[in-house]
Amino acid sequence: MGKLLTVVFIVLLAVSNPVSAEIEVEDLWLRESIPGQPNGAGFGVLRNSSDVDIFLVGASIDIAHDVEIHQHVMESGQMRMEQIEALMVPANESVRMQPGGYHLMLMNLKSPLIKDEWHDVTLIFNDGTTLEVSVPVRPLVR
Ligand SMILES: [Cu+2]
Repeated sequence: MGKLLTVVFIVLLAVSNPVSAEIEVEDLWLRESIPGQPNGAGFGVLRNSSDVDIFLVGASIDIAHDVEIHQHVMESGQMRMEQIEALMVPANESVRMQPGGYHLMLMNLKSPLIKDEWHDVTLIFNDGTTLEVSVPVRPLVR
């Protein structure tokens, strides 16, 4: 009778969720277009339920040629918009996009954003995963 030696290798794979599965979107909305306005804007809250920081790196929408991520900065007493490469949603925290702050800038609208219409917005995160959200158009002043 030989002695059987069994060696078991257990390989633990570090499996992490796709970033888009860790983000919750709340109250996302698009600003109703004012006649003659070439660009649109989107606002809302992104909540990160994971233990790592997540970055929104882009977005797309059918009605605009491009979507940029913008912030407002104060410069010599004037508020000005500035494009940023990514918006950080810190681990277990949320970030609010709002008028006068961070927002999605819908560049070169193909047609105006009309109140009560809905559009699909695709959010793109730092690991390349995406999240599609249906978003209503609302007037700026409610
Ligand atoms: Cu802007």
